Amino acid sequence: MTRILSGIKPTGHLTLGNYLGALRRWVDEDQHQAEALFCVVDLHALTVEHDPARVRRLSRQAATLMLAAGLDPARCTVFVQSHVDEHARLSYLLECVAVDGEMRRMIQYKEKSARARSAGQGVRLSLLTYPVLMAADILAYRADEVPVGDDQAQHVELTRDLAERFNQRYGRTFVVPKATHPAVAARVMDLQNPLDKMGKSHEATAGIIYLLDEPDAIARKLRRAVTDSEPGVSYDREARPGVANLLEILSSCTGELPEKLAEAYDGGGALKAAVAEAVVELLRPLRARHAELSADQGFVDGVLREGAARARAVARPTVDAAYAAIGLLPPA
Ligand code: AQP
Repeated sequence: MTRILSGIKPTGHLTLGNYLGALRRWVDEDQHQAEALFCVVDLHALTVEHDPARVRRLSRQAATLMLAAGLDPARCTVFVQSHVDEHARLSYLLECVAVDGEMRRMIQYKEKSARARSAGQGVRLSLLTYPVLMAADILAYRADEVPVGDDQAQHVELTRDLAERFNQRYGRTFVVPKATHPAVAARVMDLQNPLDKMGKSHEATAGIIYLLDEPDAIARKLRRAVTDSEPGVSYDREARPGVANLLEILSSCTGELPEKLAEAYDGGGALKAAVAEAVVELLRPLRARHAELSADQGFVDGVLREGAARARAVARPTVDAAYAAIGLLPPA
C-alpha cells in the first residue's frame, strides 16, 4: 500500500490555503487510499522568531483542526513532529549529505530570510536547514508520496535528491518519494496581494481567510479582495490574478471549472458574494466540529499520544538503518 506523509507548520492560524491546498485532500482522499501519516511540524515553527506559548497553542489548535476537518485516527496517524525523536536524529545525518549551495537556492529560504532581515531580525540557521528537516520528516517513514501545495514542490525535489545521494553513497536505505498536487487551487493567493500566496504567518491579515474566521469576517475580506479595473469577469491568471484567484477558490468549493464559472458572473461584486457564500458553507461543519473537539482536549491528547507511538514504530527501523549505513557504531 502506498504510504503518504504530510504536515502543517504551527506558525499561525490555519488558512483557506492550507485547507484547499492540503488538508481537504488528506481528508477526502489520502486517508482512504493510502497508509497515511499527518503531523503538526512544530520544529519547523522554530525557524523564525517565535513566541513559545503561541507555538504550543497553535500546535494544539492545528491538531484539533486536522481532526475537525475529518482526519480519522482509525484510518490514519495524526501526531506532533517533536514527539517523535527520529525526525531530529535523521535530520542531522541528512545535513551531512546536503551541501550549502542547494540550501541557499530554496525559494522559501530566500523569501523568509529577506523578510527576517527587513524586520531587523537575525536569520536563524535552522531556516537554512529547514528543508533538510523536512526531508527527514518524509524519508524516516519511507513515504512514497507527499501531497503538498505548489509552494512545497521545490522542497520535495530536494528530498528526492538527498534520498538518491544517500542511497548511492551508503546503500539503499530510503524510498525516493514524489510530490502530488491537487488539480485546482494548488496555490491560493492572498486576497490583498494576489501575486503572493495566502500564508498563515503573514503579518497583514486582511487578505487571509483563516479557517476559524467568523462568517462576517470572511464576507468582509472577500468584499475587499483586490481585483482590477477590467469590466466583467474572465479567467486569466497572468492578466487578472485577483479575479483568477477568486474563481479558483470558487472552483475548489464547487467543483466547477474556473473558466466555466467566469461565464456565470457579470461583475466582481457578484463573484465576491458567491465566493463568500461558498467559503462560509465549506467551513461551517469544520468550525462546528472544532468547537466540540476544543471542549474535549483529553480526546485530542489521546489521539496525539497514540499517533506518536505509531509514528515512532514506523520511523525507528529506517532511521536506525541510516545510522548504521552512514558508519556510526551501533550501541552495544
Ligand atoms: N496558499 C496556499 N495555497 C495552497 N496550499 C497551501 N499550503 C500552504 N499555503 C498554501 C499548503 O498547506 C500545507 C501546510 O503548509 P505549511 O504549514 O507546511 O507551511 P507553508 O507551506 O509555509 O504554509 P503557510 O501557511 O504559508 O505558512 P507560513 O506562512 O508559515 O509559511 C502544505 O502542503 C502547503 O503546500
